[in-house]
Amino acid sequence: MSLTPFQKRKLARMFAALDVDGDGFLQRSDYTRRVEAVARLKQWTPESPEYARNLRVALQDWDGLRESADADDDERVSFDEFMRYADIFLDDRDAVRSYSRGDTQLLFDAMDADADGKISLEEYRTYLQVCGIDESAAEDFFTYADLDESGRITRDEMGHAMEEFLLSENPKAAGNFLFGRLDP
Ligand SMILES: [Ca+2]
Ligand SMILES: [Ca+2]
Ligand SMILES: [Ca+2]
Repeated sequence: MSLTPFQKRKLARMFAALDVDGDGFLQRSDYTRRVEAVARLKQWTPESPEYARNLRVALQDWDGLRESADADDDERVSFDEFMRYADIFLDDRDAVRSYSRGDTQLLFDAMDADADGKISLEEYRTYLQVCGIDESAAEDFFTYADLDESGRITRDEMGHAMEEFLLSENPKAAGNFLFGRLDP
C-alpha cells in the first residue's frame, strides 16, 4: 500500500515542523536547536536539569529516526528518505499502533517540558512556536484531542491523536491538527 495524498500532506507538514533550520534535511542540530529554543522561552540555563532532560529526549528521538530512516548513512534524513521510511512504516498497522501508544512517546516527552506527564495548552503552544507553526493552531488541537476536557493532554489522548495523524483520512480527527491546521 502506498501513502494517500492526505497522508503525504500531513507528513510533509511534520517534516517541515521537525526541520527547524529549514534546510530540507532533518539532522541532529534540528533537534538540539528546538531544545535551545524551548530553553530560551522557559529561561532554563544550560546547566539546569530541565535542559538536560529535554536534550536527552530530543537526542533519543533523533537517534531513533536516524537509525530507521537515514538510508544512505549521511547523518541526515532527506525528505525522500523520510517519506520512504513512512511509507514502509505506515503499512504495518500494528507497528503504528504500538508506536502511537507505546511507553516511549518521545513526541509527548518533547512537548511535556515540565515532565509532569501532561501537556498543557501553554506547553503545546511553545512546541508549535519552536517548530515555526502558527501557535493559534494549539487551541484547535485541544478542542479535538482533549477528550475529557481537563485542559491537559494525557499520554493516552496523545496516543490516539498520533495514531490519527498517521492513519486517519478524516480531516476533523484530532490528530490531523497535531502539527497545525491543514488547509482543506
Ligand atoms: Ca534541518
Ligand atoms: Ca540520509
Ligand atoms: Ca506538562
